[in-house]
Amino acid sequence: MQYVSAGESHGPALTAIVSGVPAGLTISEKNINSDLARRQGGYGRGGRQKIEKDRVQILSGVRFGKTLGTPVTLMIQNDDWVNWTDRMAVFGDAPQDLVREVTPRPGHADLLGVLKNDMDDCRNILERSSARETAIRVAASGIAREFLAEVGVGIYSYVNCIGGVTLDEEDPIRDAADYRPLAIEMSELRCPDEATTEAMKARIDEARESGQSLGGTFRVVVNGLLPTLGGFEESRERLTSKLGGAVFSIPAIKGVEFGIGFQNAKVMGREAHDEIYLDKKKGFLRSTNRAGGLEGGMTTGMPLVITAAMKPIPTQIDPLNTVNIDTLEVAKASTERSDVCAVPAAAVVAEAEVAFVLAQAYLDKFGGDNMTDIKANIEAFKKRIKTMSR
Ligand code: EPS
Repeated sequence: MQYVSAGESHGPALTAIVSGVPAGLTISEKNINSDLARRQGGYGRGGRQKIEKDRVQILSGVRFGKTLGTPVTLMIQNDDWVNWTDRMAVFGDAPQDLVREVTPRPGHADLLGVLKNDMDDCRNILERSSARETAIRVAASGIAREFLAEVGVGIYSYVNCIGGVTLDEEDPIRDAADYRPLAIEMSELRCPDEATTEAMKARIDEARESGQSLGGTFRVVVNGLLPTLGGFEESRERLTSKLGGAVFSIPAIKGVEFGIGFQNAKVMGREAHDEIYLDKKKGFLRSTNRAGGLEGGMTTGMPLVITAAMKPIPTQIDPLNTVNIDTLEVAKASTERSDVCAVPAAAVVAEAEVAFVLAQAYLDKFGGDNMTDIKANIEAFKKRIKTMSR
């Protein structure tokens, strides 16, 4: 299963075509729209989210709520498009009064994009490098989430730090897998603790007042995974690298950690690994989950726990210095309506990225044209794993 997406931030729409989807998978528009709404939320979002009400339209590949095994086309309309029809016109000349954007923002793709593509207007770059594009990732990955739900896998995420205000967790990797998703969604910052949420909001207010933006960290948690997804035989089959690559593909992500991650570098072996034991009913388990659900590039069957760090958004009301690409003189970077903090949104996008990689891993291992065959393959595997201890 894979997808290609297209669409500019202020163009008519974002689209994606997902191919390799098994037949007979139930798809709920409501579930996808609920994920799209979660991505739009969060204290610290900017004016654009008041304009957009993201809703998916499915244009192919689904009949009476079930996939046909044919490519699934998804579309999200950009409601802001009506305000950009002249500046983003597909054909015709640029408007006489068009102001080219010539002051690239430090931290954004603006400068390297214009150099790469031989352009003289940063808008030609930022329209696609804008995080608006992540909306269609969430929609396309909605297909993967439906698949995972049907094979017993659940995904959620939560924010554990905004601009240095950190959620107090006694044993982060153990605690991560125990949160109730509802408690997370109740928080305006998708953080499962009320007092921490309030402190984070105050930090965002501080950043807004000083004309700056703010980053943070979040965790993605996956429960219900079968062991041995991924592989050790070929370097590219390692799920650690696929998942890491997927999370790093999200704009502004600067660090990704599995389980205790960087802490591993500070402790001795006994404090780094997880002892194996055999549970008569559940099979091989680990007494701890420091590895965060992956060993040797494969799932262990324990909860997958990934932590990611997001940098502050490059667009700032009080901008940094840059160079004007027309005059080549020192200038202030362009400022425009933007988000102060989008960490809770990035966490939802990361859920989507992780879901897609995991659905691919299931299909690689248990692949079949349709859900009946896939489920039969899964059952046969579960039986073999259980009987292994005989
Ligand atoms: C973004 C700038 C803002 C964000 C946008 C990402 O958009 P605008 O320039 O239209 O105000 O709101 O994110 C979204 C639109 C979205 O849906 O997430 C940027 O420059 O990356």
